[in-house]
Amino acid sequence: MSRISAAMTAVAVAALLAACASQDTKTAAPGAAASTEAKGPTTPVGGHGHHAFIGGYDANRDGVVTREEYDTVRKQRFVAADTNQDGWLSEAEYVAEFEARLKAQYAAAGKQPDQQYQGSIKQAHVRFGILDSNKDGKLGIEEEIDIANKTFKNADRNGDGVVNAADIAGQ
Ligand SMILES: [Ca+2]
Ligand SMILES: [Ca+2]
Ligand SMILES: [Ca+2]
Repeated sequence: MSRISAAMTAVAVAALLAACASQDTKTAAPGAAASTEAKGPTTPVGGHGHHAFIGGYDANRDGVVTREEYDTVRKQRFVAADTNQDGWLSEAEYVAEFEARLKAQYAAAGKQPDQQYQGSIKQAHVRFGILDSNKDGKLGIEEEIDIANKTFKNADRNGDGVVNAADIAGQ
């Protein structure tokens, strides 16, 4: 092998390794979903109930969702979802944000989008219609806060102001 082709091979190998490394950081390895080392809350979507609630909003992962954590995560999601930054969520923006989380969840589980995936997307459209209480086709921060208040209250079954395992036990 000439020195030039050897050098080129080395470059190709390095490029390949770099590609693999970036692949690893983008697509979570199977089993990563159950990892407790991941930063921030897991974001189960499509699932309901208290485990999903705590998994989705417990930012510091102490098993307790405080109202502060809940509001922070919800606000982050709202801002992130408002891709044209007009302060409103359109149905497309709302569903896109949901789908991004669903997609990540499927990728983490090593699953391909299936019928349930499609069903969850459909549900997101239906949900938008319900959340958009004045039916103007957009979701404002006021409506979002209203929803957040109701959702948190529902999840906090024992009414102590936080959502944790005690609320699951009473389910
Ligand atoms: Ca917490
Ligand atoms: Ca918007
Ligand atoms: Ca509670």
